[in-house]
Amino acid sequence: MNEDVHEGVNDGHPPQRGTPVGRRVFLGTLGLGALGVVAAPRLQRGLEGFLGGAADKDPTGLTGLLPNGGGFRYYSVASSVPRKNADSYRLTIDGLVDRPTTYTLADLKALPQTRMVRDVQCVTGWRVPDTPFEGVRLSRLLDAAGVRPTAKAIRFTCFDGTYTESLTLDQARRADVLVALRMQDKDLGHSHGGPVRLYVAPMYFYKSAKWLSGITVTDEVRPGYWEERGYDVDAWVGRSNGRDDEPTS
Ligand SMILES: Nc1nc2c(c(=O)[nH]1)N[C@H]1C(S)=C(S)[C@@H](COP(=O)(O)O)O[C@H]1N2
Ligand SMILES: [Mo]
Repeated sequence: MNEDVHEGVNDGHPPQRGTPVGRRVFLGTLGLGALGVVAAPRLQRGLEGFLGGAADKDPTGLTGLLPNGGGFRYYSVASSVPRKNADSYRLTIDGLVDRPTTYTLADLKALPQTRMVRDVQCVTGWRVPDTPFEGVRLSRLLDAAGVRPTAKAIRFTCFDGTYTESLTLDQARRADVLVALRMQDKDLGHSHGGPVRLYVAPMYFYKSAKWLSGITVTDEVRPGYWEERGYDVDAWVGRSNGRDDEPTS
């Protein structure tokens, strides 16, 4: 199966108008148009099998295809993502900090956990109401690392090797921004970005980087993957990306 088509069907967002269109996104969009709606569930199922774990939750792939299927879609801009477990997972905090730190999963689990229940909202319109997330406040990890006075922003990197995200330092210190270990009261599975993803409750879900592996404190905002493709860096739900209307579901 053509991997460009795979990614295009499943990377989640069309490029925003007026922005450069990356080759992969362009090919993916073409592929979806040409194959049409009948072929898409099979592609979706293919990717879910590939990512693992997701297929049994949605054997038809239809909740991922229909606009208002009432559940999560499984998004990855990378065609394959390595699996990490309690032994192999590491989260590094570096950049403009006094104490660069590497956490294991056990280290993160040993810290105080915060649970929040909010709506998940993707910028393309799908939404999952009242979704519990649980994890360590990002502000706690930043304080532990000792953020230097010249710091202004955070750069997030992922062990998929491709996805990136950003927050200003003020945004990152909000109480509703978590380094999440659990979602829907279960440990985060691989397809949802486990074992650890970012969770930025007040922003569109693209800010919530899956497979989080790096937190780098920087002196300016460096736009993330979707932000380089035209989406807002300040992605407050209902206030950005020109989508101020009610969510479509
Ligand atoms: N590493 C990584 N994180 C990511 C993405 C991605 O493609 N790769 N997609 C983003 C987008 S656009 C959305 S809507 C959510 C989807 O999360 P889910 O797959 O758990 O539903 O993850 C966000 N984080
Ligand atoms: Mo999204």
